[in-house]
Amino acid sequence: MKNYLYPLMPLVAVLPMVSCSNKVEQSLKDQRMNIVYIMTDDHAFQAISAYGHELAKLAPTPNLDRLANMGILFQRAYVENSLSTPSRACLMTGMYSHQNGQTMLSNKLDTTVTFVPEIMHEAGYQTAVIGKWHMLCEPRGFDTYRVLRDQGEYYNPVFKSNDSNGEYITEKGYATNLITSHAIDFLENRDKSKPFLLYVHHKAPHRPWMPDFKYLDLYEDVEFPLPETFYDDYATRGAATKEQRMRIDENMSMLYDLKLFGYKGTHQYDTDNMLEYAMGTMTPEEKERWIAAYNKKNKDFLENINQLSHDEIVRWKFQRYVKDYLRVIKSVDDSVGEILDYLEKNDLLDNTMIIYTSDQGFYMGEHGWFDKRFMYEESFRTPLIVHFPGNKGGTKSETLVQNLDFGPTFLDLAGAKQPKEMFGRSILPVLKKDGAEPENWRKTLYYHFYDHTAEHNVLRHDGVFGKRYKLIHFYDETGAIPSYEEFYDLEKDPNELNNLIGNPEYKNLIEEYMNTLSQTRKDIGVTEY
Ligand code: SGN
Ligand code: CA
Repeated sequence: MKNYLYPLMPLVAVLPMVSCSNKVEQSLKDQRMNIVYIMTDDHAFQAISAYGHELAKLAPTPNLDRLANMGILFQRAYVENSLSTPSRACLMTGMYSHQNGQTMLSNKLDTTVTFVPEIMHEAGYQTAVIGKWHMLCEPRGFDTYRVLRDQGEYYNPVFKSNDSNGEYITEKGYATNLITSHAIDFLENRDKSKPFLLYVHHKAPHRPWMPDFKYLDLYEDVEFPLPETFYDDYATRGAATKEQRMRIDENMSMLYDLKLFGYKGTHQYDTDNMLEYAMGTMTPEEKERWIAAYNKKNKDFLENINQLSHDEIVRWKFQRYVKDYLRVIKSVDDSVGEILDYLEKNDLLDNTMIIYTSDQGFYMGEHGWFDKRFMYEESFRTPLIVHFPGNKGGTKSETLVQNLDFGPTFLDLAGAKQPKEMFGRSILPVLKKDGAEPENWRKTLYYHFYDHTAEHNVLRHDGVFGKRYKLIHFYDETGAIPSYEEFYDLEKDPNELNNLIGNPEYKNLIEEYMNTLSQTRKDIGVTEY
């Protein structure tokens, strides 16, 4: 354990006996490490240039890359349930979905569960959350909170805070920028005698991918490459890949998702009227400016649409989708830069751990999809970049980590005990070794998705993943579709196109993974599958 972590614990205990408190408090300033945790909503690792994916090469993220150069780029970071509210509940409780009750977007969290920030506060940290909260309970354990309502709005969003008496108050501006300045305000006005834990939670880049004015035309002349699996026909795979409703061609709305004002063709869906709702918080002048910017870009396409083939239209959809998504990311990257600048200027980099991650991954056209939910790589995996003081910088980690580990990691830094219900592991040993895998580290991760029949219709599934191999068990709680398994060898088949279940060459491995899956369910108390 490095010296700066716990040097003052015994002294703090003596503190009440000492007089001239101001002076003493000053000299006994708590030196435990600060934490800045930045989490976006739906950020694909494919859209961060440090990860080297084709998309991000054309739309680089210099500030996220700067963070990666200061710290560790995790290549094997995953979530336990690829959906917002469950992922946030996991972050706040350090527990799997089946333990904390937040298995789906809409069901309720067990309110008796203690939140990680409550423990951190108790341990002497000043705690704050700024931005998207998206949980079905009030923020708990925070000295300061300023949170969006539900999914939040991109333009002129409402925030509820300590000083608004529980009221949501409209703020003028673009969500990503407002969240950034509130985060910096917190840093500026904090109690400097205490270590702090600051959660900065962006709404961006969540659907419907609405960019800031200054980036509306960014990348307009760039042609982004289609992913290799864009035309996946799901051969070899089971019902879930065919039943889902998250295809760019069939389920992405020309209006709501792609801002093709005035479109009257066949790509119209129930969600179309949602664009009006999403734009509802703009001023009339903002709306006009925004519509004018899109109309200009839409003109040629709309004029020629009747001459275009179905495939040409779908390719247009892909381009518009990724461009807006990457424009929204550009503001996120700026935000990361501002926060890094602040920490640097205020000499905080040497005693602050900085984490950048997302509530899950996202499909950027892989398998023809947008959205997330599946245990396939693009949505199961999440970006994770960590600056830990003392790191060499610019290293890459292959260690298997999961969002379940954040709670235990924070508690470890604070010197607080990890409750036995938290099955995650502190990643401090990984961080101290520049990302290298410590001895006796976990060999597999468990995943479980429940929100079936909701939007995008992804079947329930759970499974285990061990870096090279992945076993997924799909089941239908309604009983309409018989349950089945899929098995992948990611070394040979990184795109997960070749389901190996039933392949005699993999018989033993599949059996081993089936046993690991049932043992894991027993160990962590999963009864529904
Ligand atoms: C909304 C979106 C969905 C998305 C969920 C969950 N529809 O319901 O496309 O999957 O959020 O996203 S929308 O029409 O409202 O945009 S999550 O990130 O909150 O889990
Ligand atoms: Ca999300």
